[in-house]
Amino acid sequence: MTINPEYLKLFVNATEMAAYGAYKFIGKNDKIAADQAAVDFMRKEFNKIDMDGKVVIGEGEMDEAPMLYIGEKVGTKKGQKLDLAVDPLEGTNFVAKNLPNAFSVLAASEQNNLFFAPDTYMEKIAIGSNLPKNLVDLDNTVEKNVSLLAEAKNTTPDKITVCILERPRHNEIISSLKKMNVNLKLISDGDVSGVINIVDQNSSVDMYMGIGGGPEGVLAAAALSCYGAQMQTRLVLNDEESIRAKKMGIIDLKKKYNIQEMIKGDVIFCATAITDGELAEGIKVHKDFFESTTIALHKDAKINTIFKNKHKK
Ligand code: VTB
Repeated sequence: MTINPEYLKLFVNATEMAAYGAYKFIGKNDKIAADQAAVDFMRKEFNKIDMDGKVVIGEGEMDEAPMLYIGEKVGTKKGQKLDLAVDPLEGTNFVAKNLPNAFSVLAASEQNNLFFAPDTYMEKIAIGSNLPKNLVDLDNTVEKNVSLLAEAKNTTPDKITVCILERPRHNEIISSLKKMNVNLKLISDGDVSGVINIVDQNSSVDMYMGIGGGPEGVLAAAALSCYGAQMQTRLVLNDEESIRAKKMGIIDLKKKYNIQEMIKGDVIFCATAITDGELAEGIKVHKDFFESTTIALHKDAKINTIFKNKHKK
């Protein structure tokens, strides 16, 4: 059995309300309050939904996050058993500083079908759909991955665009890309939307590369899995994190995961824009109502749509 398609609009509503919660903190330079509001609003909506839901990727471990913590049960317990990966505010800096591309994001699968990624860093490489299987690999050099992709797209590296978080840890990758005359899209944050760029029709990004958050990697994989795109990831763990990962049941700490290993079976993905962005327009507040734009995907129902909704305030 796949996920009941009725859940899509309920989950869209949850990211919409979370986005509205965070909206009030745009430009207030208060990341914590913005995140808290998004979490509160999302949790409130979850608990109205007839589902037997469990947060598997959330705000943190139970002792560090009071709400939407890993393992928290949500919903009325009446409906389907679902696992949830949530990032009520992806891009806290964007909201705090009034910058584009802040989203409220979630993914839902049937029980035990999402990779329980610990809150650590993760290496990521992602490319779009309709490309040869396993074309790129984290263990290839940057040059090899770019050349393979360019060849598969029947073009040259100087026509390829790579999106990557602008961080000192990526200096080497960025300098290799520059040497190949690859076009760069350097982002300051927000690698869920960074990855989604590769499947967005209006974006010129061909490949995503680099190290970002593990939970964000699973969320991005959920979206890509609905598009039939490709992604490979590997956890980046220090000693303390390795112990934690082992406790979470991860045996091979150096394993490279593909999408099918991170996202098993059916999946729903929703991302509501908070601030305006390239992928979607942010929350617009009017006198009595607010408008929201949400990327809504349901793999098995083959739904890939943009919901524009109006809510009473
Ligand atoms: C990453 C990325 C996120 O924060 O977690 C980043 O995946 C934090 O990276 O999308 P640094 O530790 O290098 O700052 C985001 O950009 C936003 O939450």
